[in-house]
Amino acid sequence: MTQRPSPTAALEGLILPKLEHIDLVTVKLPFVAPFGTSVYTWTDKEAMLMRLESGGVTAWSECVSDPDPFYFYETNDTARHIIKDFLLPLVEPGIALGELEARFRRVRGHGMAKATIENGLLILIALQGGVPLHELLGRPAKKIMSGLSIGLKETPADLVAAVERAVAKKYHRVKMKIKKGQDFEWVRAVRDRFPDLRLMVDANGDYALSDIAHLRELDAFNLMMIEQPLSYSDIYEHSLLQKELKTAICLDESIHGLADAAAAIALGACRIINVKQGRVGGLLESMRIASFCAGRGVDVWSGGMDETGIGRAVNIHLQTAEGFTLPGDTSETSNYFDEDIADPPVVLEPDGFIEVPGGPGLGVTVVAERILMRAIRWDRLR
Ligand code: OSB
Ligand code: MG
Repeated sequence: MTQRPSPTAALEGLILPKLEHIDLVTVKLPFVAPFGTSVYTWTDKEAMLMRLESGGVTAWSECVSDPDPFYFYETNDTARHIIKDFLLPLVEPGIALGELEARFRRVRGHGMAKATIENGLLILIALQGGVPLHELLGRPAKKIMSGLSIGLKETPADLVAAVERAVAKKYHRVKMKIKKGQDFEWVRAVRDRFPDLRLMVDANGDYALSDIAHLRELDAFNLMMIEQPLSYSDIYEHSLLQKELKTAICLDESIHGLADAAAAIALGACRIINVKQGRVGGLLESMRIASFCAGRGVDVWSGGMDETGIGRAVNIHLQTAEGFTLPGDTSETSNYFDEDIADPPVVLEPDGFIEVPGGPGLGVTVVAERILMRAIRWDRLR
């Protein structure tokens, strides 16, 4: 295999600026509708934001953890603890970002906490340099594909109605959540109505290998993929399942970094990977995984964590990187919130694409009054 150039070499050389102030601000925003999955139903977004102040410039980043450990082991409280007591003491002005990553490696796991700091620093450096984040990442702007993740619904009719709304908006693909006992008939209801729709399902780990005969029945629906059918911590059993399925498996929860992606691909555990920048420890690791997969013909897309406008903008900039070949879980702000904390909201163009926000940094404005209105906790760390 030929050696591909590292997508992150230049980024690893970026020098960290001095930070005058560091705050963690937890905000709570009601969702327009509850979001149901096989593991939990969320009714609001409780997001921990990081505010960095440096030389008169303010940068905001978002920790993608939830207050609970039902999707992932990190929570807002564990992330605050790890950031405050273990990661921030390693952040020093004048060192390179690559050196910071090396220091962070001593802390095992806690990628969402690490990503909050790394992304915040990148956004800050982009703002100070007057360039959009995607440009700092070395990537030209491009139109981003859209995708909607539809939660578990009360009835198949409700689900079909939600899919109809997504199709009308020209979303490039639709994902529906499934769980044991709420799968085959529900997928069939959607397929009957939309035979050609780019459709996929996400089980969030609800099945076991012993469900193999049942899962094989989903092969009848020409799905783009089935996301994380088996345990959140498994790679090996997915490799056994993938051999028995026509439908591609996509791993989400199991992939915490490049090494997991490499193991999953080597084992044939999946043909597609969902990269959530927070879950894998930040933008640099995300780019490494996507480039690695691109070199091996494995499709990658950006997942989402129902983020506020800050995290949503990060995911949009990331998708300009090499290797993001499929539509991700990047949908309109109005799918989540009546009023977000950042402007402008994400909207789909008539052809379903999303424009990367222009302007320095994330290209979105964090509205201070809305942060103050929604804040439920504020910690000044420096
Ligand atoms: O499994 O991809 C998932 C949201 C929260 C936790 C886990 C998942 C999701 C989504 C929604 O599917 C993605 C989004 O719309 O941001
Ligand atoms: Mg998922």
